[in-house]
Amino acid sequence: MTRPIYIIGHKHSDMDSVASAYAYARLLQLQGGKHVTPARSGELRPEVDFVFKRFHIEPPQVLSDLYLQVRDVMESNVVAIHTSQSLLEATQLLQKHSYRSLPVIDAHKQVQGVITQEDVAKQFSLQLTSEFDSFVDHFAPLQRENVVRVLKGLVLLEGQRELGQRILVAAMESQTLRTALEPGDLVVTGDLQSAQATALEHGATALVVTDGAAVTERILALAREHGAMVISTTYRTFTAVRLLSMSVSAQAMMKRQVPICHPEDYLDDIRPELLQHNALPVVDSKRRLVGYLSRTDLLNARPKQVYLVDHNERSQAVDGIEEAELLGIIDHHRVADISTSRPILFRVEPVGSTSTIIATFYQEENIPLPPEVAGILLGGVLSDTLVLRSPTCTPRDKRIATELAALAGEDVEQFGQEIFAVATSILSTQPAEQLLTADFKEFVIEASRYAIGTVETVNTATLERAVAQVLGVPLETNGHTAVVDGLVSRKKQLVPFLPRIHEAMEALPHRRG
Ligand SMILES: [Mn+2]
Repeated sequence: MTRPIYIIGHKHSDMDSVASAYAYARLLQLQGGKHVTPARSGELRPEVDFVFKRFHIEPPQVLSDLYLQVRDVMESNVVAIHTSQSLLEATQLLQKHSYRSLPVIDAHKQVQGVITQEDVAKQFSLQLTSEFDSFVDHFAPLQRENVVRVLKGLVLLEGQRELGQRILVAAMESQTLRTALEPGDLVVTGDLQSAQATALEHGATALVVTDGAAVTERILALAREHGAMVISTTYRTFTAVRLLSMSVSAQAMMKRQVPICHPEDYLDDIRPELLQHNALPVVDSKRRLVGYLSRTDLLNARPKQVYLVDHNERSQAVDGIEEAELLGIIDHHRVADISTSRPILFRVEPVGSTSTIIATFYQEENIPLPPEVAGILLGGVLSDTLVLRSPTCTPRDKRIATELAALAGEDVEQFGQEIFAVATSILSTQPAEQLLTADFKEFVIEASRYAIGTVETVNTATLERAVAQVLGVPLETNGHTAVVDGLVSRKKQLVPFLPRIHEAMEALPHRRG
């Protein structure tokens, strides 16, 4: 099974993160990469939605974490058997694929049960120790379709009556046969006409003639008169009887109370159940079969593969990053704490946006940027550089933005203003906490954790109100707010002060309660 590769930005992905993830995924796909999926973390921000809609592209789906899920390791090309198919077919499938079990599905693909090798073996040992071993007593009504199929039979005459449960071999004198017969019996004979006639006259519902023997007109007429079915098979009697006992439907044989799991279940959560059972059918919300998960799949499970874009710190990455296989990092932030056991693609440049670096990749690889990808990347550059005005914006960002705008057919300034109009329009309607944590990054200074949330707004009053509400402190009256002109970069303008703030706080007498 090919493992999917995810490209994802930081938690609560912003425009640059989502744009970079999308455009890098497209680049890998254009280079022949299969199973490359761009993803985002957190809610779809209005400006991201706006930019993707403008270029008629579905925004990347949410990937809430990188822990292994059932869908990552399950077998999706599931071999299953239908409820009405025969036990013979189930056994053949089990053998052919060396499976220990098979899911049983109905006409709607819904899982009805599971057939295991143990079930089959158990059923046969029961049959052999049965007290009725002079005949072969059956355990479920015989099914016309399955009887014909397992015998590879030629139906010489359709019957008028339902098949019963018993199979009787007419290997005795007519008098004995008469006593042994019960109405509804399926009778297996060779070419002995007297036995065939006795069976039909005394209630046989179906006659199976073995060894390809000819059936006379007289017998067929008798069968028609009694509404009995006549099947001819080239199998010998011994084999025919064995096959008939395997004609019982999967439904009659399967285990009905089987645990199931879903593609989105975490592997760790279903591990105990899987170890108890050999395999679990994987079903969708309508209980339709979408995969099969076996213990072997669990042993072969390999971590999710991921590229991080627009961040490189553990605390900013989606949950489960420690379990994932990191393939690369493309970023424009300071290099922090992620270490790997193997070499990875590592591209960190001091430019205004990750989108700038991704656009550069296309140029380096000589792959023409599709106009819609250029538009998405332009959204990323303009969003991160405050329309090319932030102190983090470099001449390269400006040059790339101009090139992207030309490709996408956009005007840099106008498009930028539209993005920010959308981005700030919802500030007043958002709950305070959501507002402050939407773009929240953690920093660790000597084991103390700090987080800085950023909000782009043209209205500081909204923000002051939100901060006061979240912290429960009336900021205005205590003079706890500070207005710093031209503050646009968390990393460049605020984070360098954190150690000094930390020191100052450490020096304070500790007040508790
Ligand atoms: Mn960025």
